[in-house]
Amino acid sequence: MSTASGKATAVAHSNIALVKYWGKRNEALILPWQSSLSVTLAPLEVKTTVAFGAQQDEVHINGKEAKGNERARVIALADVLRKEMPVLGPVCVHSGGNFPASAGLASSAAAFAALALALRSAAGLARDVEATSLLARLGSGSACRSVQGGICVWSRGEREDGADSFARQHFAPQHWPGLRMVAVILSGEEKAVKSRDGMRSAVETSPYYSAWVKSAEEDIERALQAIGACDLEQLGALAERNAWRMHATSFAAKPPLSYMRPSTLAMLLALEEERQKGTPVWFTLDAGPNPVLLTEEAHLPKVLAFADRFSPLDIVVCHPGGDARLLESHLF
Ligand code: 2P0
Repeated sequence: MSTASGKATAVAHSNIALVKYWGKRNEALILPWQSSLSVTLAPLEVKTTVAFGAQQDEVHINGKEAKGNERARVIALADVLRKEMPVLGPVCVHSGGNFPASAGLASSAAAFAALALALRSAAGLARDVEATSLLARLGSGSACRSVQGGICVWSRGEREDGADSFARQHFAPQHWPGLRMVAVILSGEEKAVKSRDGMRSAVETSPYYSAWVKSAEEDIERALQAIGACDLEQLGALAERNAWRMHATSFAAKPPLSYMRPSTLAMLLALEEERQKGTPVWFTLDAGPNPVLLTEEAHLPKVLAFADRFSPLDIVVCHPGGDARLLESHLF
């Protein structure tokens, strides 16, 4: 809760895009070339406490003092508010997630959504989903889709200042409670090319990039229809095609970039056969080697047996999560 002392704590879930964000038209404001659609991932979450009026700026992530770029990105988000309200003064931020140590699951979406909500509340600003999503976007693009739960669409917007580029919930988590997103951790290696750099290279050098933007924008409406009907087959097929196309932009970049490892490809290619055996399961793949399988609760035993064949380091079963929210108890 917002208090007179300028302290607040927020928690937010991560999300996985089914229609991906891949490429910025404005790097500084994190404005995408196309809209994207995602589902929040419970139980994965990040909790963040923010206190203004500290001795000096301080950032701690998962119990360690953050340095370099990690620290700079947190401070930059606080600066967005401090520019308008210099009276807020130095800020102390503590943040921690419940993500499995095997890594491979992006936590930045949850982290910047929780940070944006906690910063606004600690600054005494009223609860405002749209303003929180706009602020979260400035931390990390995908974070604007973690402010609300369920299925959210980040509309690319048209304005140069980005004021219309934020995410909105289209379906609450209760709309499709049986939907499952199964993260299969095949590799714990840190990726060689960060998403931010990978998408820049696709924008600047891939001849497929404009085709990607067009087809991704068209996918949003189709995905919303499939979700409206809780049609897993339609949604799964669309999510797979969208992920292949996103990765294809990077395969065709200069230099070429593949986030897939041999084990990734082995699993993706085996999915068709698994479906022919009657298991309703599809994949999506972010900028990394670890697929996320889409299915429904009733099919989990078969899907988990399928995933096990690829000797994963870890498997994390997720369901649609709720909104980012404020908590009464603080991390410090
Ligand atoms: C997404 N990804 O839609 C896509 C799909 C990765 C693949 O958003 O540069 O950490 O901070 O805006 O949000 C990962 O990129 O990038 C991402 P920035 P972000 O979820």
